[in-house]
Amino acid sequence: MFEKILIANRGEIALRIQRACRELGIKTVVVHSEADREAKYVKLADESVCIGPPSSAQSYLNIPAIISAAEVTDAEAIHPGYGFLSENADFAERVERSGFVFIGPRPENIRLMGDKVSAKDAMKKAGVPVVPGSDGPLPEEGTEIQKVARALKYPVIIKAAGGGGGRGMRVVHTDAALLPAVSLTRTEAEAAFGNPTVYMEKFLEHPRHIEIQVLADAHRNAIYLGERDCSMQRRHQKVLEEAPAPDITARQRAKIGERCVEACKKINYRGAGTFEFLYEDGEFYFIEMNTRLQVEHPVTELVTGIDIVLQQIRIARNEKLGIRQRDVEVRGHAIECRINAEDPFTFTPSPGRITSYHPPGGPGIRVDTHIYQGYVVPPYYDSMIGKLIAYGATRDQAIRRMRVALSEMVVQGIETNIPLHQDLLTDTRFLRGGTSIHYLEQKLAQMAKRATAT
Ligand code: MV4
Repeated sequence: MFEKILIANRGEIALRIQRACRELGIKTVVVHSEADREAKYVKLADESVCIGPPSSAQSYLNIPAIISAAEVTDAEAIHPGYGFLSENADFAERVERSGFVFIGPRPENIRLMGDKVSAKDAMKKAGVPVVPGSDGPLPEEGTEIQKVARALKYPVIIKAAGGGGGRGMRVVHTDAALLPAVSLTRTEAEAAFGNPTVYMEKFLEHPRHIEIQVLADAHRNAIYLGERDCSMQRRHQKVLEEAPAPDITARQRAKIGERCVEACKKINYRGAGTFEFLYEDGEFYFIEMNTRLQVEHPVTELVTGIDIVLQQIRIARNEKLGIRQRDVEVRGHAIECRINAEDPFTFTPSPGRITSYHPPGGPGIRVDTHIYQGYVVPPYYDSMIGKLIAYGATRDQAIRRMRVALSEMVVQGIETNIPLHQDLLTDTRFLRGGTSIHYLEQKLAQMAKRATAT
């Protein structure tokens, strides 16, 4: 096993990765910015290296500084967490060329999935169902573009190959709007991603966002760990996730899961990965693959009993997967509420000092957070300060436990979105399950309307 791992991230995930390392008897090095000196995971790490000023560009995204930190501390491997450099193929390559192990997929797999056109093409060829579309980049010729749109039938969506996660997309409803939309998306894509390539898909109007977690070792063994429903989102930021997805049958899970596993084998994938699907009218349609650990991995851990971070480390050590598909069982139900330092209804970030903190507890409750009483939430990074996860034998029990946990949880000195979660946990439509990706935004618009009416 590795003796020492460097964690190239911050916040709750830096702590989560540290815990997995400690369980495996591995020493940890954390890199941090000047703004994160007082962070809990910095104090708990065996070693820490300050790599730059607060801005992410000069610290958590500073590749030479991170590699130097690994060199001076004699770390053997680097875990990138999520966000920051986790899906940067050049970083993965430079880590490996400098003689360290990148705890994640091979650089060529990260690159393949980073280009959404090549990702979709590879997955289609590997037998994964994809959203009907242009099957490759859109042609230059206007009449050709129009032919594609008419064949798909409006509405269609234009997406940037270099985009993903909701960036660089435009919905088109008519022939008249088509070519201006394509040209605008191309211009924006060139500016944002340095790549003007765009593609087209049939626009699905009320899908759910369901994703499949996979683990693959370096020896072409792969397994799926069931699905997560991540439809509860606002502006492409997930708010609450759950596993399993309401109303998905064991048969559906096995069918789509097997497709994902076959695709992993076909592209020689290694590490943890997530296949993102839109799910509408009983069908799954692949949109993107994430080649990293995800924020919402705990719900999968709770329903399968598998420690995904620990598995990532073992896979990076070239160990064979010790879990066979028939040993993976989805049992019970888990819900995760992302706790953000922000106004619960305007979503304005609320950094500052936490004057009082009381975490919830009890059966089936997991709190993944780096906060403590007296901690100052810095204004420079993502507003997520932790995750509250509830497990139950049934969805109903998980919901009831989550309600109790939210009522126990106290975070004072800053605003948090705990009241929004409390509202959601009594929302009739949420309780029924299976709401679309548009539900939360519609609900928030309704609430805003009512607030102004009174
Ligand atoms: C779509 C779609 C409808 N039809 N593609 C947004 C994020 C990016 N990963 C893909 N996205 C979408 N692609 C087709 N053909 C609707 C969305 C979408 C969405 C997807 C997942 C989660 C939240 C979303 C919010 C708005 C739009």
